[in-house]
Amino acid sequence: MAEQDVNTLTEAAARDELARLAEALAAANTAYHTEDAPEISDAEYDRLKKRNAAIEVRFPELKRADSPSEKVGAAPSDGFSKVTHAQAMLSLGNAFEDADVDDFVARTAKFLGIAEASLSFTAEPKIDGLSLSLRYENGQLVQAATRGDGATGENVTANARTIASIPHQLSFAPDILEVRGEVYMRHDDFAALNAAQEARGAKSFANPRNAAAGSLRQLDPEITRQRPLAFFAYAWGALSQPLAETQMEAILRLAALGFETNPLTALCAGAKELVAHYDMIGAARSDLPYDIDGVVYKVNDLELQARLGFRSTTPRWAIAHKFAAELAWTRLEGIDIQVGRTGALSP
Ligand code: JCF
Repeated sequence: MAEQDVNTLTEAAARDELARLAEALAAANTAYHTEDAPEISDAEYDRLKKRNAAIEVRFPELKRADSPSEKVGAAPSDGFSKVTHAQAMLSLGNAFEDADVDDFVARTAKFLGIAEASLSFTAEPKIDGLSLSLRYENGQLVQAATRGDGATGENVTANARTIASIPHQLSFAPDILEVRGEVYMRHDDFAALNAAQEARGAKSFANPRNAAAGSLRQLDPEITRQRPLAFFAYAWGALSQPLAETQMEAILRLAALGFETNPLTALCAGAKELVAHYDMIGAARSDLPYDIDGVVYKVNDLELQARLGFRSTTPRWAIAHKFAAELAWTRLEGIDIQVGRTGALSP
């Protein structure tokens, strides 16, 4: 179909053309982002987008509320290739009560046949984001994968490369190194992102975890690049050489390699110290710049971790001590109303 030069369009023709372009670009977005089945070439997509922008420049008052120039992508989907994890990405068993922590320490010592007093543990905040596994070969980042079902995740390598706190290159690292951690979004970044999304009529996110997941799982890495994502390293998968002899030293090694690690990670001697650190983190929770949903405890000695091994889907050497959900009931005792000079009522 021959298209008319933008400079000769009448206002009525421009209005019709903007409607047609909005529909065509929305359909292209859905096909690309949601269905992973592009119906037009990238070049044709860009051409339509440019034409739309040119018409908007000539007739700014005709710009639509759903203007394609304000849209970034569509809902993320399973449009990623799959990655089989060299080592499964597991989840953690949960503790809810202090007594569950006593049980964890007691059963760990019993399984190993050693005294409870000889065990030490790390304790760190459990970040409420989404877990990511980064594979480095000869110091180069070669693959990034989400957890998926634990065995198979999504290949999000191009997106992970746009996250500032994920190094592309490591010096003095083992030849094979899989670094695992959490992608998350800070509260201030989340608020700014949502404000920007609302201002341009794009969808806002329910919470920082959602925003982090939606931002990482974009089919267009240039959208991910514009999102304020961060990454804390806390674990590892396949390795050609051990990182250290203890969990704490391994975390320090990851920090020395250039990863951000959580500053509230502490070494604790037993259940009492673990719960004390949990209480400290719980008290600091509302002041932290990111969401957490508990505290993770791990046996510090990596040789003991290896002896403890795994149950079906969770390690025996770690547990997540969860916080009660940050929601509570309140009783409204009353409402005072002030009557202003003009008779206006202010509750
Ligand atoms: O912060 C977390 N969400 C978190 C998750 C921290 C950890 O140290 C984890 C984890 C999931 C599995 N460690 C394992 C082994």
